[in-house]
Amino acid sequence: MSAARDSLHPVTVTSALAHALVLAAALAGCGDDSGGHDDDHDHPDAAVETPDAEPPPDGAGTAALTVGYAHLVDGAPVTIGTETPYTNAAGNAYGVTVVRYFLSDLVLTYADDTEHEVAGAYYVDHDLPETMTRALADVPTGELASVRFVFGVPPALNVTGAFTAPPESLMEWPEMMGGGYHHMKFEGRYVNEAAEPFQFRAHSGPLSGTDYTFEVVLDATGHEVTADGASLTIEMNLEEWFENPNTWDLNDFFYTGHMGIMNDAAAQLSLSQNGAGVFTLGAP
Ligand SMILES: [Cu+2]
Repeated sequence: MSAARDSLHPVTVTSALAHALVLAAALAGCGDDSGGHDDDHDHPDAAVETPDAEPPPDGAGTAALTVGYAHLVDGAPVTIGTETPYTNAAGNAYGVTVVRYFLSDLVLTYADDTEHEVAGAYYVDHDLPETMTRALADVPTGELASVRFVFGVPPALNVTGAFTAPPESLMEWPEMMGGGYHHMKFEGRYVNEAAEPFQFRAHSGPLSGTDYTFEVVLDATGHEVTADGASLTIEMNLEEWFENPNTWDLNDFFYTGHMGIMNDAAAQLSLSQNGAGVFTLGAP
């Protein structure tokens, strides 16, 4: 039953528009939160980027940070499709159709040990370009030491009804498995033992009281938020979901009678263990 529903991913123009509105609201919210600052850069109207490079106000000490998300296979941008051009560590030919996930509670740690936290869950969807770039305002300037975040939706945020609009609301996790939201939907096709293309749905989420989120810490040495702003790229190396430490032969996880892993605690644990090595930070 859940597998049938999971196959429905109605990404429509309407949902994209709704998401744009959510993004706009979030940006406006960032501006509202900065009440104590005396610069003029944070009005909601300024959320639409303008090409002119206006100098930052004297002594503001903050700048804009753009966080981009990239999805790679074997070091190159993933090609989405129903073909099976890649080979995983177990030797399965596979391809990728869907990459959707949440990253939560982003924390920048600076070389001087100060931290800047951006709380909350952020949704990334390869099909929705507007989710692939996140504009952050009022980020302190300085040399960075590390970037860390939680993969998925932490328990405090992972409650049914927390997201009321698509696309986030489409990540809902079945009530019979505890409700809330998926951490990730990573889907594609692989060539199985019968030499037939077979769908894999690597969906992760909380199950039976275990939430399967994990913290990721990335070395950010060499990155700096300057007065002119900065950009970071968080890279998801998709092949790593299937290896290190656990080599996934997809025949063991996705077959007739076991179409998904949402209700498979061993698979959820194994996937979360592999997740520790999935992310890298793009070069400065
Ligand atoms: Cu699912």
